[in-house]
Amino acid sequence: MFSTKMYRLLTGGKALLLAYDQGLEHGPVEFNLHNINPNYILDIAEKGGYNGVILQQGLAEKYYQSYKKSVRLVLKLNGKTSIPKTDPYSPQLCSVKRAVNLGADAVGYTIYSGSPLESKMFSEFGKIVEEAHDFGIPVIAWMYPRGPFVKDENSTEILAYAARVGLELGADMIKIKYNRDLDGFKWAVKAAGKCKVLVAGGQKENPEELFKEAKQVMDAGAAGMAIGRNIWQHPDPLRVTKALRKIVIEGAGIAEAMKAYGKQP
Ligand code: FBP
Repeated sequence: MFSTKMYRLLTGGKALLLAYDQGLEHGPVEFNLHNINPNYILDIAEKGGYNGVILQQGLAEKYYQSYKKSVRLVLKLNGKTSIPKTDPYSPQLCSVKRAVNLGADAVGYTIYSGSPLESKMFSEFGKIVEEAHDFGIPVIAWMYPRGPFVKDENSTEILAYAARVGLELGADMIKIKYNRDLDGFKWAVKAAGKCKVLVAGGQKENPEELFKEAKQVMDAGAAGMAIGRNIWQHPDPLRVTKALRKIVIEGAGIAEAMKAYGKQP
């Protein structure tokens, strides 16, 4: 389903989304005195020209409303903390209707494929796809294989399987991690079929490493990135954004990105 709202999230078929659901998923341990404030992130999303910002409902209600005209919202419908060490399951916390009322242009949902509780998430997700498509908005699935039966969450085979599950379950876009196996990633993109593939950030050593990986995944068929910590934990988030946009949206190479970042490769 490629609705008008799906196109609104894309620039020339590509998307750079700013993820800020880590406050729930990881806790304030990820934050400093600047980025603990959601307005700081929304300013980055606005000034950096992101295709959208990813928020949970609480932040969407209390902070996003004054940015409604300038930043698009991807409302994350499920979530959990990192505290309980139970079988991976992330329950739905917000309805599609409420997401639409809060101004969402798309909704997001994490599926831990391979978890003993995957059937619960599959079933919640199926209903979400149905409702979201009735509202004409796209669904982004965070496809994160996880749990006691998943021996290696980063294996190429398991990542491609997760990508395919996203397509089978009706996602319009999936977000997967990149395990640095380029051919494997190309295979995962193929497995995702008509589902657009976004890549998660993860913690990188430095921006150069981020740009190199971004270039690899974009050349391998990704539609973009949905990234958080590499941007808003950086002392100059707009500088990293400018360089990353060159690669993700404009299709530039590393040298041009490094120039935009202000460093020779
Ligand atoms: P980062 O770019 O900061 O890695 O965020 C990507 C993301 O998918 C977030 O949307 C989410 O909060 C987090 O990673 C979950 O990561 P994990 O489940 O691996 O801890």
